[in-house]
Amino acid sequence: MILAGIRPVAGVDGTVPAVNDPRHWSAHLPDGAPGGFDLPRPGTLVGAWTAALSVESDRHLLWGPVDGGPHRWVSRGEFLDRTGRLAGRLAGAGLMAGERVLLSGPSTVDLAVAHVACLRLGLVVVPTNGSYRDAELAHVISDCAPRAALVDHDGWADLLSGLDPDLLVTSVIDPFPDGLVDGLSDGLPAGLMDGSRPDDPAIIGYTSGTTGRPKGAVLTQVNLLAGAQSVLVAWRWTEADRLVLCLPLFHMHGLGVGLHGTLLAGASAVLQPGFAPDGVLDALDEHDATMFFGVPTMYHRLAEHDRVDRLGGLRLCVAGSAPLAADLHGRLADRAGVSVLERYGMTETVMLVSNPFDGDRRPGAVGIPLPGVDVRLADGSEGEGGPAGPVGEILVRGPNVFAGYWDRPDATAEAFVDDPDGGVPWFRTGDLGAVDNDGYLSIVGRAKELIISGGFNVYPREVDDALGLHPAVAEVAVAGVASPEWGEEVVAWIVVADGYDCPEADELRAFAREHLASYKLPRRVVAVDALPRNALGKVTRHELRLPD
Ligand code: MLC
Ligand code: AMP
Repeated sequence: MILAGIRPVAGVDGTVPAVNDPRHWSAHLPDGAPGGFDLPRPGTLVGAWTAALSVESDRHLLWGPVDGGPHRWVSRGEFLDRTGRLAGRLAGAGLMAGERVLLSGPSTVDLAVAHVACLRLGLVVVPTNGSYRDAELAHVISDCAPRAALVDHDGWADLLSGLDPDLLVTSVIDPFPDGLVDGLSDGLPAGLMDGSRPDDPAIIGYTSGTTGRPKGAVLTQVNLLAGAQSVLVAWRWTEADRLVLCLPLFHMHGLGVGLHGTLLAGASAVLQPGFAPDGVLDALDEHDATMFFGVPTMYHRLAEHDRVDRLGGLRLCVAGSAPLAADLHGRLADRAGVSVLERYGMTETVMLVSNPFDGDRRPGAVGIPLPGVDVRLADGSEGEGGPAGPVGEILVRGPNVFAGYWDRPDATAEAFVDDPDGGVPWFRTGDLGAVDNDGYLSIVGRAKELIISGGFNVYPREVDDALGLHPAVAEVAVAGVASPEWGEEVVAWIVVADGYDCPEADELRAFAREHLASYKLPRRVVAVDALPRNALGKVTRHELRLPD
């Protein structure tokens, strides 16, 4: 069977290289780069960071709240010093390489320091969304059994201690202050620091992947290094760059790209603990920023702002985590004179595919595989799929692809397919893609049950289960409905229980808020007599429709 692979850009001799030929990355390489460009460079994320940050130690690195106080710049030298000292405290608290640490807080310098300190000691960071409720946190804790939690949210210390009395719970701002843990020491014995090997786990990112309850994707040092290196090359990210970063630091976009890339490039970033268009536009001016990364919902809000033209002064604006609508791409081009560069990634893979820095940034397409990444469509890809060719599940492999799901060999095995030529297996993304004649990939649908709202993933079954607990709900199914602001909005279709009226959306939101993070709550409710089902009785969500 012919593989419907990413058709690479033609080689210099006019031939189309095989899918694994590095020449298919050539569209991302600066002019003159050798055809056989090699990724990743050997080493670890922490090794590469310390090398990048150990020179010119006075250079600005991160701007943001420090020690829970006002915003200021932290230099490369201060950052290395702070992360080293905190690693010493973590070791003093008895934490050892390989143990998991749950980390959660607003995007501050303190959170960045805590994250990097954990990684320098070889701990495995579990970045966690601060809007999670008890049940969502309980699942993470029981699944990966962290030894410690560094958290900065009201009420979380008690909540976490209640979930696991053995968990060492401390603050992100001043973790393990003197006296909290016996044997505490500042400073780390030589040899314990930055000693991770490339294949050591570094992060566990929770995601539902294609099916089921959230699973912990284990990313190694080298996965994260490769994931950041490829975009450094493709986006020409250098130490001269300054990024305004208001994405949360608990997902790949903000963490694996925004923060990790900044540290690796030895560049600088202005951290903002939340997104507000005014705050972003002010920061671009105040700090002479060169780059902004955001999800499409952020660009939607920025596009309405009377100072949106400020984006046009940046060297690079990147969008991802959800589809950037072609008309929003066009509005930003018209109003701000900016050609936003859209790229595609996942928790399990860091970044995969990107529009080129030089060349056509095509609205509606995610671009060409990044350096080091192989992409193809699954066997049996069908149909013409419009101008973009046959449609099939997107399969990927490369040094950026995760090691497997934590303690879930079954789920890991299901997530990969063998290579027809006996090579490295391919990871199944659960996304449906099509490739056009010059090798650009478009995402045209999903094989997995997933709603993406404002860049956050919502797993319909989890929401069904929470809403189903309401007494007025006899049966329920949620699905995503197109929304200009959120990309998709969560809508609940409900069969109302006998003797009840259909609850309003506000009432259902208030009810389910106890169980679910607020971005998962339905924004609309539709009463129906019955849910659509297939012959096996399974709800067919794609048949759920809004009333006319
Ligand atoms: C917030 N709310 C959302 C929401 N974000 N509801 C649905 N979807 C969302 N994404 C809720 C709030 O809880 C609140 O509810 C209400 O909406 C109003 O909030 P808001 O003030 O308008 O929202 P705001 O805080 O401005 O958040 C919007 C946002 C945020 C776009 C800034 O959602 C965000 O930071 N998104 C980025 C997600 C991200 O980083 N994704 C990367 C995944 S990595 P209430 O009821 O409490 O009032 C990945 C891989 C890759 O996918 O390729 O990058
Ligand atoms: P997550 O598991 O949170 O990392 O989300 C990964 C998913 O986000 C992918 O599998 C895609 O479905 C989606 N995604 C990321 N980037 C894009 C993009 N540029 N266009 C469309 N979908 C995207």
